[in-house]
Amino acid sequence: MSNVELKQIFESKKEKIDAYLENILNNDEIPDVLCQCIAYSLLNGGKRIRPVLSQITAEKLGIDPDGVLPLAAAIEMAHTASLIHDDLPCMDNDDYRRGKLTNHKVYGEAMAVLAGDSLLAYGFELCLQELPRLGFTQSNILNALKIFSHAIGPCGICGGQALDITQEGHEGEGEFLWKMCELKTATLLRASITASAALVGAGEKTMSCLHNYGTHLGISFQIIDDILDVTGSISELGKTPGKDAREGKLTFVALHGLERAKELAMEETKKAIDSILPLGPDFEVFLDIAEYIARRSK
Ligand code: GRG
Repeated sequence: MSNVELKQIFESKKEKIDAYLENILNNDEIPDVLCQCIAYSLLNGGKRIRPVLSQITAEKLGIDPDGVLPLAAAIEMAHTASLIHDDLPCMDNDDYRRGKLTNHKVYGEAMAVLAGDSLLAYGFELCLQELPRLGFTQSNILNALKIFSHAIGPCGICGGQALDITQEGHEGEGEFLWKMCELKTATLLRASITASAALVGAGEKTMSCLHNYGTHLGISFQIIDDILDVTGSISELGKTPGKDAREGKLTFVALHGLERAKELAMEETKKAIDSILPLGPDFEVFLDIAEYIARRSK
């Protein structure tokens, strides 16, 4: 598949999720002040890679991708929650994200905390309300939510962030960095694929291949993110203009240097590709996705 074709697939699936996310905030029960604060970050131009992956996974497993939209949305909502909390003064203390003031800079810290909390809970509410109506079996729903909740808790994003904020003294430790990256980034990226596969009832072999693929894809995604932080335009990446947000931080570039980091990203991409090959030509799009993510420019 050409890059242009893949871009079109991503764009059309991104449009679906954008519309879906906008719609779920159309809820009179949510106090206006909180709704505006949530919308500020949720409807603010993220790439939507995770929900797009969820939709593509369902499609490749023979299911209408619209059916997994509540799960895909919940995953994007959790991702957004993690970004809002990540930017808080008690975490990374960032003033800008995606080229705009961070949530707490506009709405204050207390409201930003509530927006993140709301996004986590509302995602589960959405899944529990919508997925049974869409005909998924209870056991598939439970399996999907088990994977999703695992990815955002202490064994996933929160665990990764705990390592991140206690990284001092671990500067030269590759193992620490890999663990941090796997928990902070790879678990949710992987879950966007495997939770969707579990929801549509994929078999054991498929689940295992997708799990390995998602892990390597997630690590390659983070390495590229580290590389882009150094080589790309910082302001274009939505960080504080003129300031490298990760200065002094343990990253793949800081630990290995730019060239080795690029090699590692390519190695992880190759491992992702090797993991998916046993699933045959039906899953070919995942090979292109791995290349696409590795070659992205932001
Ligand atoms: C509230 C679930 C939750 C967690 C709190 C703060 C925290 C614990 C975790 C932060 C984790 C974090 C910021 C990981 C970084 C992951 C990453 C590579 C983000 C960038 O993803 P993109 O490029 O971003 O998909 P866009 O802007 O396109 O959405």
